[in-house]
Amino acid sequence: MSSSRRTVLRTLSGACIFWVAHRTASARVDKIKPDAASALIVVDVQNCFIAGGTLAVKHGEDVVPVINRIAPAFQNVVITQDWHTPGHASFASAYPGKKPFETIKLAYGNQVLWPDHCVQGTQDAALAKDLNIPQTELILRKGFHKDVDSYSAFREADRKTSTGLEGYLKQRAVKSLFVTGLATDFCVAWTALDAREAGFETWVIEDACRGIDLHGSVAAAWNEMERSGVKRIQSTDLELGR
Ligand code: VGL
Ligand code: ZN
Repeated sequence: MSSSRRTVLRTLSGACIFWVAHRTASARVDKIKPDAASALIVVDVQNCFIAGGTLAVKHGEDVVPVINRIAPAFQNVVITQDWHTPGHASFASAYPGKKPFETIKLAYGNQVLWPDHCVQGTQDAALAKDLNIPQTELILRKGFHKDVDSYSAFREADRKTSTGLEGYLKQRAVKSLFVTGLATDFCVAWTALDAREAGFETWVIEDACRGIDLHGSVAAAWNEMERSGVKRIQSTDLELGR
């Protein structure tokens, strides 16, 4: 072998070892570390959406231990609650002859009809009892106007009425949101999309969410979220600092 070829090989293998070492090191430092400008958003982890609830999401209760495990890494936490009036416009029971999971047209657009769920003040609307995030400062309720649904924690389904969450987060200098909870394809997705529109850096933690999945709506929601710049991560991508 010529000496110049040997030099090339030695240099290449050196580069290779360097690359492997560098990747191992960067895989460690590449974890995402929540900071003072980050908030954890816990969407609708309520009895209605877990086993035994009126609109149970398959394996919905499995998000609770994941959220409990990551929550201590956040100094800012917002929990939301779906909080409907009896006879709410999103309930199939409000329309004679209509069944849950059918769609109707309301003044603000298409509305999926749901079983009666998360009625204000009921046990069904209470937060899942094992959810344990004592430092939570804001519990925000939504969907409380009888004629308007609100999947999003930011803006009701009329796409006009604000919940005030954008102002709350901005006044507290929050810039990055980590969205978790139920359901991936409805309240989580709408919240994450509105978060992007409001200019927040937005991460959705996939294993801390579960979906309802009507006609492929989970895949559609991920497509739309990723198109709008939402980042899809797993809870293990977070640096929990412990
Ligand atoms: C939700 C359907 C109806 C949700 C709320 O939390 O995703 N889905 N109401
Ligand atoms: Zn609802």
